[in-house]
Amino acid sequence: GVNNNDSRGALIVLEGLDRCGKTSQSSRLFPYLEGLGHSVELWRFPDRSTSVGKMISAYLSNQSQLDDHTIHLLFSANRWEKRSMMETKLKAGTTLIVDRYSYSGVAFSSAKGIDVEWCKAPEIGLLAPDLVLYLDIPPEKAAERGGYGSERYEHLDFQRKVAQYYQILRDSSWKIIDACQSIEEVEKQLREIVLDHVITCHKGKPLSLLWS
Ligand code: NYM
Repeated sequence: GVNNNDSRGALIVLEGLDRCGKTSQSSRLFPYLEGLGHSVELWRFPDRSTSVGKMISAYLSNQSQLDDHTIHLLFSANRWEKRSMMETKLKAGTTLIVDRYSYSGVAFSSAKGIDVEWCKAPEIGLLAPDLVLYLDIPPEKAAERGGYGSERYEHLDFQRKVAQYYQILRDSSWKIIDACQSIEEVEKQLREIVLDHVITCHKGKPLSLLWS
């Protein structure tokens, strides 16, 4: 690999509305970075493999009903249960490409009418991403792509609200990528930005915590 002994991996998060192309793009970034000799893993939230993740999955597929605050805290708990593994991997030099993170947590729950600050509170102390890539697509365009499944939240009206809360959450450090471009064009832009950040983290940029 290209790592020095003391260099850490980068925490790279992809965010965006349902059907924005996050999942395809994360799976394309993975072999790219690996091919350059980096240690890299592909993660996603919710992580449906844990027991908390199974509760989340049942909720999303309408097999269970939960109070809005309760499901919010479960999504957060699902990140907390992976936190120490995340830190271990990053410190060992592995870059993590993460499909959705705390911003999804806050945007989707706030879109239901829960106070933004309340939504952010349980995320405090999780590792802050080194890079947030926002795949920007108008909700109407995402809906046209089809493939909205039957899961909760996969409706145009709701996605419009989620988009508004992503707007509130974004800051100047986010990289906004026009997700209406071709898959190849989006991929090309992501590669450049990501590689740049992986190298910065190898050079010893310290890890920080949410919300910072
Ligand atoms: N979602 C995802 C939340 O509501 N809160 C969260 O914290 C996270 C990580 O779950 N519509 C929502 C967004 C998605 C849904 O995600 C499932 P995916 O990427 O479709 O598996």
